[in-house]
Amino acid sequence: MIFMASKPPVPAPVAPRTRPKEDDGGSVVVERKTQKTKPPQMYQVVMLNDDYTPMEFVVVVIQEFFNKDRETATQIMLKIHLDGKGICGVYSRDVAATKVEQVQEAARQAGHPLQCVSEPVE
Ligand code: TYC
Repeated sequence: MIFMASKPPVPAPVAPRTRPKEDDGGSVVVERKTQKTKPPQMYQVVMLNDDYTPMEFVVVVIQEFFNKDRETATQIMLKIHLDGKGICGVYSRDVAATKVEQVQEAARQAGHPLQCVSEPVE
């Protein structure tokens, strides 16, 4: 005897036919996706003026930790001296934080009150 299922078998779903979008000329149009990744937030290391740290020390610190030549370092130091603060460099967050620590440790070891901070670039 032949047994039949009470319901006929359900046909396997058929994938809808998809075609690349075509214009009238038959060429393929690639759809643009809006870019989802933003460039990372960058951080500027800002050095602050004080009345006690020797200018020469600041110049050497800027040369050493911010990879500036002596003339550029001197200009940055003078800007800080005159304006109260100045940007020594712009980096990713972790690199900027490391620069701040390096400067503060060098200043601490030398007994100078030199301060610098990292802040997000606008
Ligand atoms: N103002 C300091 C002086 O006259 C020099 C100085 C410059 C200190 C820059 C800190 O970030 C600084 N000796």
